[in-house]
Amino acid sequence: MNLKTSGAVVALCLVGSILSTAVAGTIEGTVTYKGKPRPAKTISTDADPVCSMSHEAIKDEKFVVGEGTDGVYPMGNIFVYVKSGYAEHPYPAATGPLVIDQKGCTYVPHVSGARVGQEVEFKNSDPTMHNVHSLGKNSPAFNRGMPAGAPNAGYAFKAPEVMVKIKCDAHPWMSCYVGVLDHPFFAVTETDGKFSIAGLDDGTYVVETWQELLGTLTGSVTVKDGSGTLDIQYTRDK
Ligand SMILES: [Cu+2]
Repeated sequence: MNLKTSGAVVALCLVGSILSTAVAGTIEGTVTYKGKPRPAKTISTDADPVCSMSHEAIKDEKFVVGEGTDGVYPMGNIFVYVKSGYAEHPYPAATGPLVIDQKGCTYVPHVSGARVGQEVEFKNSDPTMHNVHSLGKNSPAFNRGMPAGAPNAGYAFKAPEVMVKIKCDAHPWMSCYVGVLDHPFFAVTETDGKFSIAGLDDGTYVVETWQELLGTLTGSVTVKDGSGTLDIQYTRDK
């Protein structure tokens, strides 16, 4: 290769890397529910006097919607993730732990996402005994008693799994869910139903949403020139 050709190759490589940076894009969308929403149920915490005395009544978070219009409501607590279409290679590790608190005799947050190998830090902010019992099938069992004032307990999932249920054996109403993935392309909706998943190259992706009672829905979205939009709607009939 002469010098002139090698210069051209270098220039092409530079253009290529600039282009691939420029097209790393984002999938945005909203998850909604069409129909009459299930009312949030008040949970009886009478089984543990500390729970029933130490906080206001708690509502279950199995079905969470925001303010709706024309019978369509944005949904919270939806785990949204890219199921296929992304490049199969190791992605940079997560920065920092996922923290799940046991607070007011409920898990905060109720739905979250974690990377394989990411530290998951369980806290107990309550003046009572909890235990963290992970029911995941793909990672080693985890079942740790956490009395009041216990130091945080650390854990790391070893393999992808959507979703892992975690429960407290002392308080049967306490459960939460973690979506475990070996890539960073996931989000959890708030009550506005919106999600944004960044860092994707142009291409076509299958996105799946998970809802605790209604299950999963999938959609296909194409990211072009750095952006793609996908709205997902649950209905009672799902
Ligand atoms: Cu508990």
